Amino acid sequence: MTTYTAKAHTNIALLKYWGKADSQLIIPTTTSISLTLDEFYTETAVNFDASLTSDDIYINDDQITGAAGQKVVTFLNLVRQQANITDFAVVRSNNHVPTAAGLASSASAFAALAGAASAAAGISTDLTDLSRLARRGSGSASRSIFGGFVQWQRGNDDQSSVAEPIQQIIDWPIQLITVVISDQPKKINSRSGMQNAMQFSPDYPAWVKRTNAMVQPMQQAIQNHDLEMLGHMAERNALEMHAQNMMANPAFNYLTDRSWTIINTVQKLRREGILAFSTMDAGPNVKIISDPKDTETIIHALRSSVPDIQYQIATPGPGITIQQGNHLS
Ligand code: 2P0
Repeated sequence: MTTYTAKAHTNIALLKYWGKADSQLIIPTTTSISLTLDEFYTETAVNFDASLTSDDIYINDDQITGAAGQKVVTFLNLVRQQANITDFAVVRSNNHVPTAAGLASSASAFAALAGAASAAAGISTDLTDLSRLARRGSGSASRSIFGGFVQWQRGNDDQSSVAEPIQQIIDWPIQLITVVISDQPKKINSRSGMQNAMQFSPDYPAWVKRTNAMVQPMQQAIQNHDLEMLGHMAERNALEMHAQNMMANPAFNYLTDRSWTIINTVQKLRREGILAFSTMDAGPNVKIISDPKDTETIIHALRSSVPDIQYQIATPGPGITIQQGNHLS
């Protein structure tokens, strides 16, 4: 069969997904809102081949086996089932999400895999169908199908739990400064972290309510190009997500002393009139939502707090693209 290559960018949640109402289908407890990033992406080429005796999976030229390989095989089984085919596949994936950027690659990885595998298997590449499929690989991947600001509607079944664009062309100044605290793999992966928080934090049901209540105001902030309103809500929602982890029993925590130094510096900058806001995911790295015009002031303040700071700047990025042939760069 024919090879297809897909390119998908990673995304950062401004309103978080942190818990599953259905862990089999990956239906979330909250509707989440994200920004797709231009600088970090995954390219994946897939070819189903009747002569293969198993799936062959390569990430950055290394053959992948074990649990990570199994996650991809399980995903390919879903595609085979939908396409009504039995051929195994060769999957080659190049990640342009440097570990050192402190960003997760599962969102862009499963979005690209969904795109390339669907095209190669001859099933629908309609973007809503791809979002629904990508979700089954990793929840946040459902959002990486689209560019710009994206909303993953939590829905209540496989059909209704899909992402949709809120604003694809971002013609107003917003960026993310990703501050690297650690490039080590996280100690508690997102899947078990969110499960623990959901099961053991007594505040969890209230967090879900507060997050879902922020969806409409966050959409409004995006429509109004209101960085201040968007940033305040994003920082609040991220801190409250981390509070769930600290309220779990036993409590756990992704944030380190350095994370808090950065968060405090960002809050101090705000008191000085700079629009900068922090968001943190399932790890210690801090992403600072800001206006590009303030980059120098923000970096200067961060360097005063943490002299050897490392950072990368990310701007809004596009949705998935799919091409026939092998176009891995
Ligand atoms: C998010 N995160 O909304 C949240 C915020 C991390 C913190 O989505 O279990 O890799 O594969 O669906 O998508 C990371 O979790 O989890 C994540 P699974 P995923 O971006």
